[in-house]
Amino acid sequence: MSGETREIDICLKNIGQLLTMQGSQGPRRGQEMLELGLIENAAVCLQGEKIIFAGKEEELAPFLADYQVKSQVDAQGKLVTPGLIDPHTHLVFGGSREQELRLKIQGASYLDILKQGGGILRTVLQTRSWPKEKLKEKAVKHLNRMLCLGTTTIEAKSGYGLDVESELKQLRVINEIKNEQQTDIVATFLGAHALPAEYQGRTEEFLELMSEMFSIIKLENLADYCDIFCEEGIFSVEQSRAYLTKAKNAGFKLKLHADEIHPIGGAELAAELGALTADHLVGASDQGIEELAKAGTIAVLLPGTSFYLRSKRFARARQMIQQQVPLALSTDFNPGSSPTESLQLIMTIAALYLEMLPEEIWNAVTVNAAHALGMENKVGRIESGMQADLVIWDAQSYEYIPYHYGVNHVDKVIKKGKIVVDGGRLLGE
Ligand code: IZC
Ligand code: ZN
Repeated sequence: MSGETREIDICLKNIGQLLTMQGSQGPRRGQEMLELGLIENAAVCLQGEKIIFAGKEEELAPFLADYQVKSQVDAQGKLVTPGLIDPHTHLVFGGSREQELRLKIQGASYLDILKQGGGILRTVLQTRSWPKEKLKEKAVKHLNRMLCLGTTTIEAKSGYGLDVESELKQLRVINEIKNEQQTDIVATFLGAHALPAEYQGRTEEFLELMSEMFSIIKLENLADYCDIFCEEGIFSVEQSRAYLTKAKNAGFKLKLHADEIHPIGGAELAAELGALTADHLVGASDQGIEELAKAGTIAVLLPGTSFYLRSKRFARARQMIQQQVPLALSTDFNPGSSPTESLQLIMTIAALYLEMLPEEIWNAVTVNAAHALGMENKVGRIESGMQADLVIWDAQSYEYIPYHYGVNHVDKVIKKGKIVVDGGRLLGE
């Protein structure tokens, strides 16, 4: 309606730095990852859920001549960017695993803990036993924390059910949240996340069971993507290839936990299968990196995991950038290897340990992250026609966000044209 009456719902003025992220059509690689579409002394106008103006404030007056402005927001010279996009999270799970921190300090590795029935398998027991409503309430709490931290779009995986009923329960929770909450959510089926205790020694049978779920998931439209934990001692490259090929034939787009801990050829497999993303890649080989570049597969790097697993190794981001692999960054939010909702923290870790420049980091949490979810035409850039997802930061420059770490720099979050976070706090709570 407002289109006919030519009204602007929000006119955001006095922006010190506006990162529009306009520039090369993504996914951006190499030098393109330095593009920010930076405008100083800028303004943005929103109509309904969309952006209708983004430019220099001095260009605003002629534009406004045709419109009536309903509300004005003064950005007070602050930094404004697109809402952050987190393309790899394990949002829905029961319980937590704080007791593992002690084991880790005492020297146990992530895979040791899993072998002893802890790790993912511990979360599986809790996720199976929790009713749907309880899982949902907890997941919404995490989602709202992400929103307060500036994250307006995420991916969410299943993978803590590991039986038909519990995987469906998790996927349904993800989809209910998607329908009820403001945050855009892309759902991924990760039934092949670990081998449950009752299938020990019967890996092929378990993968068969999970692949039998493909048709019901498609029928109920519960997930667009399919993922597998391709890792030494979990699912091999051969098993992952067979499973993901079936998933592809069933109509899923592919993601892959690849070379997170051991270099076993996950990157090569992702490229071979034409996966949209290959995630982690800490151990990716030279050959794997080259093949990702050729295939145009997006590398989703999750340096919070190396940090939290106390690994000496981080993904070789500089080499990937040099070899023209497009990079996105993500929290990998999960109760084991990365219990944080904060992409801001990941931005700092990416700077310090992946040696990514601030410009590259901003591309990796906006434009390229949108591509990693197939949402590049809707989110990740501030320009006319895009969804109005914006963050007003309590900072003057984009370099400040990865620099000053461990705290929340969000002032306001605008999601689908509405202010949902103010002063770093969720409105309506
Ligand atoms: O719960 O530990 N790496 N999956 C693969 C995880 C970490 C999640 C977890
Ligand atoms: Zn993960």
